[in-house]
Amino acid sequence: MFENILGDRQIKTAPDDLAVWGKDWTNGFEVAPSVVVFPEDNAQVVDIVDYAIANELRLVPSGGRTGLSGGAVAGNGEVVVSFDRMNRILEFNAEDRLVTCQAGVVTQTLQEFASDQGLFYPVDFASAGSSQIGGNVATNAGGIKVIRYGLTRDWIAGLRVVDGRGELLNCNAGLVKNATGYDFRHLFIGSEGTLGLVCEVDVRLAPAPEPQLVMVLGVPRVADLLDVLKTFGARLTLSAFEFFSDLALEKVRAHRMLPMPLEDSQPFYALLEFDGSALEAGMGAFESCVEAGWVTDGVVSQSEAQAQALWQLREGISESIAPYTPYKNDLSVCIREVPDFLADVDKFVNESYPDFEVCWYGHIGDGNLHLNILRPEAMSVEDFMAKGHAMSPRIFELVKARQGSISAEHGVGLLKRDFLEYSKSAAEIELMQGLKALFDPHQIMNPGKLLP
Ligand code: 2HG
Ligand code: ZN
Repeated sequence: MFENILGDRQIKTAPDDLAVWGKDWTNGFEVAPSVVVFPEDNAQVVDIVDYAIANELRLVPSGGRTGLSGGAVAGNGEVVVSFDRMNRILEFNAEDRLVTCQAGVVTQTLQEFASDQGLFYPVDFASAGSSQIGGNVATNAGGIKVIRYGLTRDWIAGLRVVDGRGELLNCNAGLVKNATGYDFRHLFIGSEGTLGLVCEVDVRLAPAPEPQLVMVLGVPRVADLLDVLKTFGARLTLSAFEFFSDLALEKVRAHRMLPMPLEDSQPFYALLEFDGSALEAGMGAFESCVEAGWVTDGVVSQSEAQAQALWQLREGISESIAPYTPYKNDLSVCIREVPDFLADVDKFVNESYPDFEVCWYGHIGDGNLHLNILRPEAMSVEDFMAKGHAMSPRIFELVKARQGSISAEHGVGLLKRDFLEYSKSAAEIELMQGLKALFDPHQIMNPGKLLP
């Protein structure tokens, strides 16, 4: 067994441990791994993969376990490979602005390391305090700053990955320019652990931004959110443009005991972040939006503490609605399509399920909407999940009609696997299966995830 390649502290089989490391934040799937192993370096990852090939074991990679699509759920006797013990920052190079992390480095640790160097790691989201860089790579994590800084993919300059044959691949190693054909780095980013195990990541850091201001605006109509986005975007560089509905605000305020940001409630709110030096431009944009009738009221942060308090209104929503075991969706369409798409989905849910409450929020500035439908208190979790499952094809038809994505940033995992065809053609899925067979000929890498 693994005792021959790992020390005692690197193997867990107690039922409580299997229950913790065998799942992520997704609910509703069976959790039944056989063992959890904790490699400490790349060579041990290779040994684990070799051992799995020889003994026909299947591997489920596990990072910070904050996933919402079941990508890190082990439900079928698999071996969970946790990167918790590969959590060191290995190297920093100021000339290249490059930091090399083991896959288990927590996102926030990387952000703090960057800031200690006078630099910036711009990928950020509510679970940054627990999520790990390897998991971020596996799902190409997005979050709240995508509108200005892009996704995880945009900051990954190199990867060391062990593929399903047990080969340690060194993909790109930090080069800015490299025109030697297929860039495997980008294939592993977003592959949800189905092609190999990410062991080390070279991350490019950005120059530190100036202090940021946060503005929260009351917006009565969804369609006007895009006018607000355009008006601000024409006058300054936005670092974030998020939105949430009044129901979302109500839930997060109750959960975190936060004050009302504006005097009156509105159907929707926009949260904007931009450079402090753009305050005047921001105020001008705000006035134009009020004059046009798109915005009723607004508040702008007067201190770093207030900026953080305003961000809580958005970042705390997911946690605040968790007790309702919501039916969750993470959808995207082109930015111009957002208002009509949102109206389509609202209409469908209101007509077909008049008792359900729809809680909208998300990264509207990049076209990513989080659709959470709350379970009515009287309904059992099982009944509600069955209703959600029946609802999915109808919602995904609406996504497909606009050439959108059924998973904007959380990944496909187990949750969306059977619906992949709504965002990928048969020809594309066939190519994906071909790649899977090439990189993972023994079918041991996160089996059952992503691909139908
Ligand atoms: C967010 O943007 C996260 O808050 C979670 O991606 C979204 O809970 C969700 O649906
Ligand atoms: Zn999100």
